[in-house]
Amino acid sequence: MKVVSVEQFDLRREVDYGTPEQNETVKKIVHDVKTGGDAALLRYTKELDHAELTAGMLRVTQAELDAAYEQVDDSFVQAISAAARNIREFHMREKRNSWMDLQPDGSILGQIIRPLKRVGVYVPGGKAAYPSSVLMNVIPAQVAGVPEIVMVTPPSTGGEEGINPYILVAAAEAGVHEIYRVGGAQAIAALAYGTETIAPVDKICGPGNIYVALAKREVYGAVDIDSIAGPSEIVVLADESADPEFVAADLLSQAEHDEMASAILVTPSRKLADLVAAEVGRQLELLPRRAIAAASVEQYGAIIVTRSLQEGISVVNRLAPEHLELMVADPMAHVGLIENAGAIFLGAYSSEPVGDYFAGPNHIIPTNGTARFSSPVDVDDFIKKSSMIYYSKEALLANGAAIMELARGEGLEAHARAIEVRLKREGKAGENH
Ligand code: HSO
Ligand code: ZN
Repeated sequence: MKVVSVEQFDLRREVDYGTPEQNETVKKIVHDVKTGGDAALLRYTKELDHAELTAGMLRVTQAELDAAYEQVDDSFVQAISAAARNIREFHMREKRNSWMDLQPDGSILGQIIRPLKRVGVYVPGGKAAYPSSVLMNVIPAQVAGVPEIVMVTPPSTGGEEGINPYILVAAAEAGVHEIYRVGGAQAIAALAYGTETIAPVDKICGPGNIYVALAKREVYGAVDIDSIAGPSEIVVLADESADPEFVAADLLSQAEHDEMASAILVTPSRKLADLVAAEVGRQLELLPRRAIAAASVEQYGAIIVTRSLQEGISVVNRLAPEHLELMVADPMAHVGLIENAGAIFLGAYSSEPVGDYFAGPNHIIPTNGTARFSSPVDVDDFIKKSSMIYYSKEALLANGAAIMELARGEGLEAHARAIEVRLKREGKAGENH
């Protein structure tokens, strides 16, 4: 792992907007499914996912869900249901209530909070099919009160039409209502516009490959989408009190996600830097996914040696990492100085996987420096608000003149008269005119 100074380092990575060909392909798929419905969806499923389905086979049945429970260990079911409970409890704390405020003049103002009606969660196949991410997308929607939560996932994993049983169990534990075996841009189009079999949703979330990401961008506006996630990132800010074996293990835990994942140690201790560099080398060799983790460490990993812990904190704030581990002697004393980080893990025992799987906070967190201005997925992502305005007669009489003034200032006479007609009725119009 390379050891660099602050001046030698810059994390910002290019966002992948796809090649022109990929963009064209996605536009065509989305258009075809929008206009062709199930027939187009099934045609693309055959062509791209090599699964020959009929419309009647799209929806995953209760019998398949029951079979999935048979295929996974009881200990997995217990672990995921414990995780689901923690995640649900954490997200319950985020819930907002509608509110109303009665003013002295009798007017009432407020916000009405409602859940979205129907949400679609995309779950990729292949190496990034994470049951934990199913929980992290579905549970906040469920806590928000979304009555229809739909999951789509490509049919190609674990047999011709089969779906990874761990994903199915996670979906059932999280409380998904409908599951369809479709993937790729065609699944996104089906969710956005609906087909004969799949009713359209209000919002689509969940990670996917470049085609899925481009399709989400393509349908945005017709539906809402989540932000497009970049590769995972971890920054460990550690002083000489940190255990190098722990630090190295945590860095590698995120490096193994993806060749493009980034694992960075920031430390004022040259001694710790050298110990962690050696330890990463040693532990890396022992990992099943060492090829991925090694590529990540090689390209996007670094140990940044700072002149002080203070400087380390300012580096962290500049990186605005998705995950930050504060492995310093007194983490509580420093947490207030962290301005930009999606999730902050404090102390030697709060290893990132605690949050990835179990503690309760969401693991879908802004990447690529966007923690500067955005937040982890939460219940707010699945609600909408309506403003509520009730003006009493007294309130309108007291404020009508000001409203008309503003309307006439904009040259909008009909606006002014909508107020004036009411003031006149009360014999109060024209005082200012
Ligand atoms: N660290 C990933 C989440 C995850 N980890 C899923 C394991 N499974 C998000 O950045
Ligand atoms: Zn992870």
